[in-house]
Amino acid sequence: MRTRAAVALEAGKPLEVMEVNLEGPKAGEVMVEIKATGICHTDEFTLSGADPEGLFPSILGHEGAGVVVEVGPGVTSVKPGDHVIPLYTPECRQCASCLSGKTNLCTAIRATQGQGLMPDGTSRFSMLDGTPIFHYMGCSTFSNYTVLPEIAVAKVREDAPFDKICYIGCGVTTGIGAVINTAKVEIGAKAVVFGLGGIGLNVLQGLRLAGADMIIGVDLNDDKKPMAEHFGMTHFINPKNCDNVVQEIVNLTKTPFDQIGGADYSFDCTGNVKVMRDALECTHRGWGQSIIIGVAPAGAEISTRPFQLVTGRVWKGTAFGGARGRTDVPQIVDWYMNGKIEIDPMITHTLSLDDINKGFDLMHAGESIRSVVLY
Ligand code: NAD
Ligand code: AHE
Ligand code: ZN
Repeated sequence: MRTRAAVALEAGKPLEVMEVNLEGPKAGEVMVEIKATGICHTDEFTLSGADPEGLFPSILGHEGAGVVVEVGPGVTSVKPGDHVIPLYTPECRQCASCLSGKTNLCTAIRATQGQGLMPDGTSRFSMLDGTPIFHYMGCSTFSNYTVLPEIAVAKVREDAPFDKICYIGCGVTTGIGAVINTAKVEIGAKAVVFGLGGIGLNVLQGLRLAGADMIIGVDLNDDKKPMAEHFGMTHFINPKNCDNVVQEIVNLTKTPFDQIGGADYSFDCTGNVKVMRDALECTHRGWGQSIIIGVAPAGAEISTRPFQLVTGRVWKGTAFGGARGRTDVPQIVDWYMNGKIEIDPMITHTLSLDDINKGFDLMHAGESIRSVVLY
């Protein structure tokens, strides 16, 4: 069949909206009509050419929601008509990683996913002249119809609005999950969030859910402050107005009883390796944990004095907030539908597929939190 898609033809160039060919689902695969997709900073990262795994031409997008329209042979867990959220972190429940109980990083199809291919080593997408187009993060939600492995879709309730729950496909789950699953933040904690964009705001609401007392937000853009306060930030620091962010945080977190100071937890939601260092070093001697969420460009490396770790600080990373997609995503959709978490205010712009490049422009200008494309 043919479908409309925004194709990344070359790094650093705007996406081109066009008709492409899409083959039907093979064994163990499903075809999904994408109803809405968010634009995450990671899509921009890959389009920019900074992603070592970036491939062109490809169909980007990994934050979608839609309806199953066709299933391939052997598919048992979903059927046409089911509402689903695509999962860039699948959950096969059979591989060594899934069975370990120690990680959400299912390894069943990671190798082919990183090569922009389906598990059988081929692509379902091609240009009208037959040139193959790569899949992206196993999702390719910047296409109106896409094909995914069965293990890479989470079935969700049918009364949940696609234009909001698409965000659970990445940003919401990543931010909240980093707090709940990765850091396991406890009531009364003091935490710092670096970068108050689409991920950072969800870390904030995760911290509020977990019962953190002091929630410090750090961002270069003052305009991010009101929304961050809405999501639970108690203190704001703009590094442009402060000589030493680490010292500022240490001072803020000191008490008469604890003159050492430092955050219990910090989260990098910028992808900047200098910020990652500050995020580690502002945590408390002896027990501070810093969680890296941001994705850094090819070749970037983190550094600190080993003494920071010798004295008890811990660096951790998280992908998809440590969430097991097929198990946890339906529950997060319930949290949204029951009012436990908020999504609507973060969706600052809705666009048509034809206008998808405006979503990237808004992100570059720091004017959006999430732009969502409606098909
Ligand atoms: P975003 O563009 O919406 O937000 C980034 C924010 O960081 C902006 O508010 C920006 O002003 C701020 N910022 C940039 N440089 C800064 C600095 N030096 N100091 C303080 N603030 C700074 O992006 P997003 O969608 O929230 O994504 C954030 C990062 O998380 C990206 O690197 C993205 O690739 C990554 N990400 C990782 C995962 C994961 O599973 N680990 C999932 C989603 C996104
Ligand atoms: N391809 C990049 C890494 C990109 C990356 O870290 N992706 C995150 C999700 S970001 C979502 O917005 C992730 O899930 N990583 C785990 C994985 O298996 O990809 C690179 O540096 O090569
Ligand atoms: Zn993302």
